[in-house]
Amino acid sequence: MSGHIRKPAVLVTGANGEMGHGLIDRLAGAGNVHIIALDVRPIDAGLAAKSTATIVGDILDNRLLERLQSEFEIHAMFHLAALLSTRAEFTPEAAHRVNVEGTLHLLKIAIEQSQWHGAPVRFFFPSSIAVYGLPDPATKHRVGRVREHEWTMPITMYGCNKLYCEHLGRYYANHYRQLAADEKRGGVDFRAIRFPGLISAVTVPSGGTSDFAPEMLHAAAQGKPYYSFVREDRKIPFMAMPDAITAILKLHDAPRERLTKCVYNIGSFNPAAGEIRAIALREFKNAEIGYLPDDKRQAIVDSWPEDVDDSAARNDWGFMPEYDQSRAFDEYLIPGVKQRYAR
Ligand code: AKB
Repeated sequence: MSGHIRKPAVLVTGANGEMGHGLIDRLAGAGNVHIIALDVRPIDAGLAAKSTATIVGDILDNRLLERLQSEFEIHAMFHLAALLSTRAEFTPEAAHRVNVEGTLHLLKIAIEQSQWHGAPVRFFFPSSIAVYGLPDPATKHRVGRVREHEWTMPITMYGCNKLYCEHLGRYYANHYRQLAADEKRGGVDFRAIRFPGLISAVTVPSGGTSDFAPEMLHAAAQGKPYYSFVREDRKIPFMAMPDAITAILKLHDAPRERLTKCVYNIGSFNPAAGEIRAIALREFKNAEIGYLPDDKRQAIVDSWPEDVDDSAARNDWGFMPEYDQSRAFDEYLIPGVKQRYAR
């Protein structure tokens, strides 16, 4: 642990992940934000340079959490640390510990921090389309866009974890210690977004089921053959990473009285795997992209919705993606991966 501040600070867990990179870049760019970057892996030098303090440790480590409590004054948390859907299926109990118990630990720190400084701690939680569970591809196609209260029957440990943590956050925000006699101070202002698959031009994902899309694009840009484990006609919602980061900050900054929910869908475009392949082949002439469907991972993709209804996010806090499908590829992803792998 390096750095020590009692000034109002923002904690970012999972700082070294894809979303963490984008968020810390944006927070640092806004200026006058004291960022505490926490990750179980070493923090990239570029992120450390933008952070007031860096912590390499496990959110399940009580000693680390006690030091967080004693050494920092935290007014906002972006709790991004998680084991994603595919990796969680190989170690479901470990995923539960990290994804659920880790989140519980952070919510408790948030409550204790708020009782110290008297203001609510704004807690951002990244949920996922993995909380949905459509029974079969025909139903998935018939249903089309799902709303937040529909089809929440996840079939992965990760999806179960994310759905339960949404309820945990709602409990901490609205019902924590509801029978206690003492007057409650501060509290947790819990806000969550159910992200679609995210595609970044500057980082490569790990451990997700939606990773087939960014993996395909990054492989094509490097001239490496890629075989999609998802069938060409199968669709799930996706979003360019910059829109995801903008949405996080927009929801975080929204006045509480504008919000009718704690948890919101957001969407942008929903290509079939074959559409992403066609774009990659168009842009990278030597690309070799085929299909080696993995029935078990395909079943996870088939349980996720074809699209989401994000009208509540648009109405409550002005969500509006900048990148539709063509702009995402033409103006962000293709130029970005070409630059990343330019020889
Ligand atoms: C995953 O594939 O597990 C994540 C997600 C869709 O939440 N990218």
